[in-house]
Amino acid sequence: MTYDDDNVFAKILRGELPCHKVYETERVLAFMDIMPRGEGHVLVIPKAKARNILDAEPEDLAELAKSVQVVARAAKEAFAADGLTIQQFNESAGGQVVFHLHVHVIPRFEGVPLKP
Ligand code: DGP
Repeated sequence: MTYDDDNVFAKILRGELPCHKVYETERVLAFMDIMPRGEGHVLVIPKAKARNILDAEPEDLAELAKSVQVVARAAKEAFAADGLTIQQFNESAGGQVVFHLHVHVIPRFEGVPLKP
């Protein structure tokens, strides 16, 4: 499948849409999810054009994984969470809605379910 330059995360990366940025490297951007499934829900994305994990370059995946760990540690600390849910969806059948590779980092609290 091809990369759609009009997806919302591409627009965020180009500065055409605002975001609440929480972390950034040369290759990666992390920002708050606009429809959080829990308190402190962050999205971590590569800056490179990758539709999902299937067509990402290894260097971007490596940086993404490292950044997910940095963001996960920070979110757990900042929100005093008991745990974390980390999710990543690929294609519509896999639950993907925005077609730019992203990883969900969601702080979790004992007894508190994720919002649908
Ligand atoms: P999914 O593709 O199913 O992994 O989910 C996409 C996520 O992106 C969903 O949790 C909502 C979030 N989202 C959609 N549009 C925007 C936006 O414009 N800004 C931000 N910050 N998040 C968005």
